[in-house]
Amino acid sequence: MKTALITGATSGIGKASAIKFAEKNFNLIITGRRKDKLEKFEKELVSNYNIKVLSLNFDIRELENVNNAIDNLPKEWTNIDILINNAGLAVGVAPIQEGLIDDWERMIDTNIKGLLYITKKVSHLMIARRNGHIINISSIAGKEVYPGGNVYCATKHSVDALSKAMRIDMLKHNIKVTNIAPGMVETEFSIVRFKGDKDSANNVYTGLDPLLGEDIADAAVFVATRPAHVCINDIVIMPTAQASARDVVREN
Ligand code: NDP
Ligand code: 8X3
Repeated sequence: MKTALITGATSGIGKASAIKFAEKNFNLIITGRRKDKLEKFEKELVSNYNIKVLSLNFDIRELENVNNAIDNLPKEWTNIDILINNAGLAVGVAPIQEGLIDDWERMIDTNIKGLLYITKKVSHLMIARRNGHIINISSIAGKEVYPGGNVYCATKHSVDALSKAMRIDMLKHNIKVTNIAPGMVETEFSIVRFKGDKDSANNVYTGLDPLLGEDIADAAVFVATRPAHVCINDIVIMPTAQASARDVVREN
């Protein structure tokens, strides 16, 4: 059985991915900050699927915690085949001159630095086995920019660049790197972005059928289950009602 490590598996795309990989008989390492949700989800996965699950409760922004989590993996969990770098967030929609430094730091520290911290640790385990696949969840915000997207877009452009750079660095180690760039996915993403304002969050998806976490999870399973000689480098997935970061059609 193969093992997938999914960061940010307490909700949205990460949680949906854990379920889809469980359905494909992968053992799972799931991570997140919300310990109660993580442990409840671990129990659900174990009781619903014939797999092993390890939950690791840490904040991906804390280098020491990331290092401790991976350094102290029980031996049987060190053969990680798939790393899904999913944990991430947008905070705020202010124009650059009014942006809050704390919002910027949360996005930069999570989306860029956290992704780098865990990738460095897990890539060593993969390199030792000359086997692995890193799947980075970027965004259409990593390909385009839009009003109020400034720092979030910059972090996701970084993920896009890191996916390309990692693919080159990992080439000689036989490790695949895939970048997945979704458009609008209805998860907790907008609630976090609007700091708990559910009306503003719901407005993002009003009048259209957004993607669901399961749609992105399907893509992650697809890329992870191609033959050994095939690497899918980059996927952009949008709702049918969205053509670009700024072009969306809504029914009244
Ligand atoms: P959710 O808010 O539903 O999920 C985000 C996940 O990331 C949660 O499990 C959360 O867990 C985890 N997370 C956030 N911060 C940290 C942290 N500091 N340490 C550890 N885990 C953290 O949003 P999505 O599922 O939509 O987002 C998943 C990824 O997809 C993100 O990288 C996002 O940028 C990207 N994306 C989302 C799109 C969308 O429209 N929804 C579109 C394109 C990309 P916890 O709070 O328990 O720590
Ligand atoms: C999330 C997609 O367009 O809201 O990454 O920035 S978008």
